[in-house]
Amino acid sequence: MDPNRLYSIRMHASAGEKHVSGAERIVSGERIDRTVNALIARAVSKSCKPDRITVNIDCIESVAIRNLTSLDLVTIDAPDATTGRQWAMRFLEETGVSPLAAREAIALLTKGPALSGKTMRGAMILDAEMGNRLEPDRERGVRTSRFDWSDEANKKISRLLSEAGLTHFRTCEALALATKVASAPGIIAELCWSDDPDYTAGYVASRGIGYVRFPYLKEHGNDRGGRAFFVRHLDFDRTAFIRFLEEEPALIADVGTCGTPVAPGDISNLCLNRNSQGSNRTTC
Ligand code: WAQ
Ligand code: MG
Repeated sequence: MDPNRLYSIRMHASAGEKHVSGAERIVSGERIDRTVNALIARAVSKSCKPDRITVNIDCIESVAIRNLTSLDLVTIDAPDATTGRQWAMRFLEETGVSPLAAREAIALLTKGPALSGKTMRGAMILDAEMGNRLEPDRERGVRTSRFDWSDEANKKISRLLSEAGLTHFRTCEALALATKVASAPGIIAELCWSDDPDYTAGYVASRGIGYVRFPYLKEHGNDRGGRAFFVRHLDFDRTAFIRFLEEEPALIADVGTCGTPVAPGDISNLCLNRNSQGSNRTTC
């Protein structure tokens, strides 16, 4: 492997039909061994033991890599899932998602958005106005893939997140994923919360509002979760959107800000600040 080139490494582990673990990195040639070992260690550390682990290693053409700056992160300290979801709705509306579409996304993530009524492996695509679903496969959804932090950016964001008390690997990974999604052609916003019953946090994200995280978007013990990508239906090119998310490599080489938590009572200040910095929406 060429030490001067970048490689996309993707790991997927399963037990029978069941998805057990998945993760991916973008690294230079000399770090492939180490990275593959770490990804396999992660797969076998799960309580559900995989019977199949696949690792794909693809060389990336350097001209094709997109460099991104991670979204600015802010935590809204809403004390429970009911309040968290109310504020998540308000922030979605701030980005241009209709109340109808926001409600529909929350209802779908609450019940399990796959056709079978379970959690999906990937995300739903929703029309930001009417809330109807646009992804081709409603069981699997669309997967965001081929993204990572550069070494430098990884060090910086790890420091910023740990200073803010956000040390869980999920936050760092979700921030990277949301950063790539926020650059997709036709995207308006994303809504996410985990399907892990022990992990209650979630977020609303867009290039304009950044990564707005909520400690609770569901109750502890609930195993339903997922992602909704809201898109502008008019002139939406689904093929280009999915190609961007699944195939085009993106490296996060610069790091946005990581703000101190905001109490729900202080949110109007937050929005006013944003509005004075260029947004012309004043809904929040
Ligand atoms: N692309 C699209 N959708 C995905 C992907 C992906 N690569 N990975 C997961 N999903 C969908 C899928 O439906 C999962 O069920 C759902 O998202 C949740 O995935 O502290 O950990 O890996 O700021 O459980 C958000 C808050 C945590 C983090 C998200 O997601 C924080 C999380 P999980
Ligand atoms: Mg999960």
